[in-house]
Amino acid sequence: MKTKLLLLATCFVWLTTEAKTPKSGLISPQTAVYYPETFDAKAHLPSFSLVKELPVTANVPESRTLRPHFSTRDNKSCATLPIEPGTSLYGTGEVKGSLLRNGKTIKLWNTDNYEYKRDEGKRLYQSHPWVLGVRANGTAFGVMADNSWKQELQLTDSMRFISDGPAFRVIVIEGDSPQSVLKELTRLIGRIEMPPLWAIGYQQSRYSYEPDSRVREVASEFRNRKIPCDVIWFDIDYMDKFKIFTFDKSKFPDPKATNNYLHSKGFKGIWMIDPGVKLEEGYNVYDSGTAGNHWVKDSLGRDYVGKVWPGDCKFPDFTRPETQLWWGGLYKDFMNQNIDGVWNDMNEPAVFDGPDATMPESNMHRGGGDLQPGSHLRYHNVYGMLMIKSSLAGIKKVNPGKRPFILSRSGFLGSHRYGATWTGDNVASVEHLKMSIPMVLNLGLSGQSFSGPDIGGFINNTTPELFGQWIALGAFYPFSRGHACKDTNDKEPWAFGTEVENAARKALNRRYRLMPYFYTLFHEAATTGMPVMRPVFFADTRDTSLRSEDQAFLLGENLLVVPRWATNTRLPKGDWHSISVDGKNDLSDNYQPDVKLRAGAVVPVGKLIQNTTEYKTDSLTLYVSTDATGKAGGTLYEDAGDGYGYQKGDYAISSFAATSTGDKLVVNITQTAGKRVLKAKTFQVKWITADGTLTGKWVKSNTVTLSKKR
Ligand code: MIG
Repeated sequence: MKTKLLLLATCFVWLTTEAKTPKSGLISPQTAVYYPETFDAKAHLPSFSLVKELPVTANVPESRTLRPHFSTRDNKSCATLPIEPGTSLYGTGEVKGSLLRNGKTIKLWNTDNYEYKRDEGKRLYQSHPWVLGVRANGTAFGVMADNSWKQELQLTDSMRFISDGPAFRVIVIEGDSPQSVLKELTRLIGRIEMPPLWAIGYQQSRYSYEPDSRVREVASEFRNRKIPCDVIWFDIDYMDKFKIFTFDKSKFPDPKATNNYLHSKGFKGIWMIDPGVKLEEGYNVYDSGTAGNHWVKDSLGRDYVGKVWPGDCKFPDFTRPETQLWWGGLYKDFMNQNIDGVWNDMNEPAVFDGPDATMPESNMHRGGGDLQPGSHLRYHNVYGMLMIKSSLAGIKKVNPGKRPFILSRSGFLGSHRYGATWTGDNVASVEHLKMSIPMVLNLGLSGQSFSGPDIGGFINNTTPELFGQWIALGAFYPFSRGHACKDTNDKEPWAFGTEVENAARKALNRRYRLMPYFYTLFHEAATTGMPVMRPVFFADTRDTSLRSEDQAFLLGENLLVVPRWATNTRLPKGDWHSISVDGKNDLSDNYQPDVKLRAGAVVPVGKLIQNTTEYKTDSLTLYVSTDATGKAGGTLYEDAGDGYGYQKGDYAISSFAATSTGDKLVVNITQTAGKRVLKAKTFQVKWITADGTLTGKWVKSNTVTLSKKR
């Protein structure tokens, strides 16, 4: 204890006394931090990415050769690290293009990037100064520039962070596998919060479902057509003249009643809130924001005014603790309309008439608490992150017993702690359909496990063929939501004719049947940082032939998803048998991806439901594929699906252990963790082998035996 205190004290001195800034040190056995000579803590700390400042506990051993070289060039601060030959690079957050990042340049400057066209898509809505490297031998490392300032990341001849801000520190993680690096990264930057179960269901959005009667119609269609769905989304047109926290009384006369209607049909409602506040005296949000002096200032200290949807707007300065509180407080009346979740859009922030589609870099944020005052150049990339952090705190105050759900367009390394994300304004094209996979994968490799693109593509009309392919794939994204831009064709699952509607139903049936597995994966993401959707090379980190596979992907460790359109895929060695989770043949149409079960795995599959209010784990089918030694294992996480009881032990983890001897398969089911009292369950076992599938009877027991009949 004494040593700990001493170390903390030493660290404090190091950080605050410039002269004594350490050049490097270990903050854990895996992780080293490197400081440039001229490091100014006030210009960078507290870190936005790290959950907390960690004391240096030892010197960096000589054996660690991957170290940054700091330099200054043309007034910019650089950190350069070598790329050893044969190293595969990943991460870098929300980026366009392939999974493998070698050779890429990424601009870390959050940008409203319609069609991903601006700057050739080198920058999108989020910034993650983070690279995950996997060496030829399967060992791995991670490099983080702990820097929110505008910067560029080059992964060309070497790894180079080039920042417009002052010299920044660099954190380097070493690990014996990419998984171990990711675990350490998420130990440092935090993990996603366990979402409410309903947020893992399919969600339907459009810009915009209006008026109220159209919302009800869409919701009813899902139920009438027996297509599973959990959430209907409300885009900006529900607002009165785009004024946030207001409702257009002619289109949505009683938002509470609208939400209640959705609830009565097993849906949740998610409503949009943007950061820009309409400059209009008499409008309560504007008036209280002005009274509290909450607005971002221009370089001369005047309230900055920029145009967004409502016309002239002012923007909350989320670096101020007072502003965070005020903003959070705005959610009280809003959430009390029985709103379930919140969509924070335009928070790069996007400004229609601002330079480079945002506010001037010289705008001023006043900070407060631990945060120093600083320019927009410093705080731009964390504007959205601070916004959703403030939203989250406010929402939690209104509904302390419920798990919140926020979807944010903008983000920064670490913002996954506050909400989920989607990949912004994509296009209804095959290119964007395919690209969505590496995008979600690299977000997962950057700490954000809960993401997905607009299924069907946001911009332009979607053809039936494209929609069929996209919804069939989209059933496997961590965040699974269909969305469509104004003036595009209807993109609900039934809008493309019977064949595609059937494919959409099949796809979503598969997702809902796999809900026990999905929910378990979210628990894993929340506790270990392992993404829900993972790159194929995770199955065998030494097999370098898998390193650029980004058509197929893994769901957790046990399922491999191969899209129907995928060609020349590189799949992991070993037995991976195709499974059908919804009826006899999941592949009866031309859309559904092939889902393969790892030899050695047990995956729990539930009954078909239309939404998660019907979710039960009382009867499960266990899909079992034994490995060469005749063994297979798996787990199931269960809790109340909402609320925080799980943090006090009201959860259960069950483990499935299967052993085959000759023609016999025995599966033992035991509760291995949690205080939740489980009712006896009924199990059915499907034993997937090279010769086909063997299905056992439903039994109510913790041991299930199945014999091959001869
Ligand atoms: O300037 O709210 O990316 O999903 O439908 C467009 C309308 C503003 C951008 C989001 C999109 C949303 C749209 N928004």
